[in-house]
Amino acid sequence: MNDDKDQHAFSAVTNWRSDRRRFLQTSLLGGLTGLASSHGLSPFAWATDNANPDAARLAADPNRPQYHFLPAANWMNDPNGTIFHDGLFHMFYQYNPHGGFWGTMHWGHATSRDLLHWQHQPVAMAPSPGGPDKDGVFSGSAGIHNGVPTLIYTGVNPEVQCLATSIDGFKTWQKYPANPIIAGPPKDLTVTGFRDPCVWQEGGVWYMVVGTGFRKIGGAALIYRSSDLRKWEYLHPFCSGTWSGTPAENPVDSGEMWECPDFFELDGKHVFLYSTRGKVFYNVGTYKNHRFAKETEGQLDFGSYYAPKSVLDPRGRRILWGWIPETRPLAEHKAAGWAGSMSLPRVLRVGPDNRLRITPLPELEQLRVKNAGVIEGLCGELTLNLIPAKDAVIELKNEAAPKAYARIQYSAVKQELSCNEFSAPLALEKSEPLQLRLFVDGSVLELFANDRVCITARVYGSKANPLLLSAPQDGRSNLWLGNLQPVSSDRLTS
Ligand code: DQQ
Repeated sequence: MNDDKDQHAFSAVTNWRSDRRRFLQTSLLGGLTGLASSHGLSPFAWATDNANPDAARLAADPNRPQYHFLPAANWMNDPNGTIFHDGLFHMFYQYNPHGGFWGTMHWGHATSRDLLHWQHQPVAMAPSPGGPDKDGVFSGSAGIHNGVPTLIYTGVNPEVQCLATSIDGFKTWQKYPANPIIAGPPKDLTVTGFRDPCVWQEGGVWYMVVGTGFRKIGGAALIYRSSDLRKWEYLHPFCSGTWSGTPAENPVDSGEMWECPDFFELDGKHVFLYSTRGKVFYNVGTYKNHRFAKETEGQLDFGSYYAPKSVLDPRGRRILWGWIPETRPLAEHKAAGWAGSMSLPRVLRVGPDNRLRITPLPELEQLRVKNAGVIEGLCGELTLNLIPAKDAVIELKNEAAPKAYARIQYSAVKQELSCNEFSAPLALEKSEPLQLRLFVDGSVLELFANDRVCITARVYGSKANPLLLSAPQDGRSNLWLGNLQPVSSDRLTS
């Protein structure tokens, strides 16, 4: 892929990473906690206060999505602990209750019955002053052990693995008094990081993979085993990769550290996901003797998308959400009072070529209002199949604006698909049409092409004027262009 274009996806994710470094260096958490106490609030109560004094302003912000999930205000990043239990989907996510910028990581929480509409729940976890997660409750996953909902996450600083349980049906969470459950990486390994546990159960035994890596070698995951989610035995490296070869201060920037591993069985194969260098990669392969051997690899999204997490739904579908980072400067999203959105739920399958197939959740069609030939208010969908001649340009454009809101281009010669500033390789089979589904939601654009390429982009400051289609007439089929029903009456998603 073109390095320049690659850089866009990369910088979206690196912006917040430097915030994180600055934050930890200046011990801002200590300062904020002090501020809370001086206002007569316990740090915990203050940190979990969900009041939203900016609700009116946020509700009127046309950049805010209307059918993607996002918190009612403030910063969010990675999806965490996605789980289906007792008829409800639970979505946890990295959340900063103090504004539209990364810091003081909490776990936000929301629930859904249908994967379209979400109910905000009280913040699930905040950093505990003096505890192993005093500098942040970082990413992780969820499991049900002996009927008890359990969250497994990374506490910082240093990076250790921790546990919390709920005895009131996911409402409140009690941190395990003997945290951390894993106090650090194996003693004989010098690693670049140790975070983002992903747990699963096999024949009554729990397994956990943790993201890690080695300098000048590459990112990796380590596997552990437990009978009770509390006492863990380290087994061995689970899988590993190669770094970019270009040294970087932060090992995530060079591929020497893998973040947010996710691992599951799918269509008779096994799939491993990890995030590094501002991108999300997938491997399809074989799982044997608690080691994973990759057979194919690919990129899950070629735009602004990171740190995804999946769930198995009651119909046996593997559903994935990723974090859609901002691509605008920190000062702008800080001033806006919110940052980040969750992607739409994506259904994963393994194709006959042993590569991932990625499609939007079919239920999204329930939100379709009318095939009106226009999208009003930046809240809609375009579906279009085309037999592209050599080059095809498809635009969604407001007549009054000089620049298209979305410009999709397919080059048959380069076998490349682009959407605004991002591009992805896409080789079409002979006589295979280009099959596009584009979701428009405020500043969020999500493009799915031929079940195998996704590009997520951000477009800020567009006026909510009608968006019209400009596309080649020849070989068109399956056209649907119109509005989708917002899932929230006020852009606050509840
Ligand atoms: N985000 C979390 C980390 C994870 C990173 C911190 C990935 O646990 O490695 O907010 O976006």
